[in-house]
Amino acid sequence: MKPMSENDEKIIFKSNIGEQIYKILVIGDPSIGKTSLLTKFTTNKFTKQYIPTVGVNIVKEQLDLEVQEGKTVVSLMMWDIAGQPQFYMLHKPYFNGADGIILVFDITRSSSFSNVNNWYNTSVKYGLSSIPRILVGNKIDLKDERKIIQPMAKHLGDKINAPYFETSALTGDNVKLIFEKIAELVYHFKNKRS
Ligand SMILES: Nc1nc2c(ncn2[C@@H]2O[C@H](COP(=O)(O)OP(=O)(O)O)[C@@H](O)[C@H]2O)c(=O)[nH]1
Ligand SMILES: [Mg+2]
Repeated sequence: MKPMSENDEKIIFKSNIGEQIYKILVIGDPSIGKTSLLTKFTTNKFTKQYIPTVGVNIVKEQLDLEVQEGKTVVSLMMWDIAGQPQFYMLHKPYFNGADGIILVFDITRSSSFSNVNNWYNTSVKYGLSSIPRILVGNKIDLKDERKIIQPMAKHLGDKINAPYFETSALTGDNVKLIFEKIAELVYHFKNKRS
């Protein structure tokens, strides 16, 4: 048997009794930085090379949350689906049982912004219209290439009921923040309903 690597560890998803695990979808067009945001968040690394995600990539990370009731720990199981159309048939199991959605676009690519609507509609089609979601504009380090200004993105966020944040997976700006925000929203959503 080969020795276990760090990656194998990640696949086992050991869970403690009473641990709250939230399934979070990370969706949006190819090449906007979904995988980079997850990698930055979980390992603090960034790579310039583009390695397209094949099928789905799942990573788990624990997060300390400050809530009204005090401190709590939740685990985010984050599903990063390949944005390419040839993987669309994988979408149903992917969307199943999701607790929260991070809709991502690239602020330097208008098409990725207009496609947020399609990604949102897909989530609605799979019955996820009422779960918490946030909208994320990534690659803010590319200042000179910005195509989507903040008011435009905020407007879309309001329309689909998703608070808007801007990130850079390269510099790490706001990366932790977006995962904390979605975790908080899901926490409140679940504890309000039960
Ligand atoms: N400058 C810059 N490049 C980024 C950023 N996030 C991702 N990239 C680059 O964009 C490309 C696609 O990133 P990736 O995470 O694979 O996108 P995905 O297809 O949405 O998962 C890669 O070359 C990354 O290095 C960012 O915040 N800033
Ligand atoms: Mg990817």
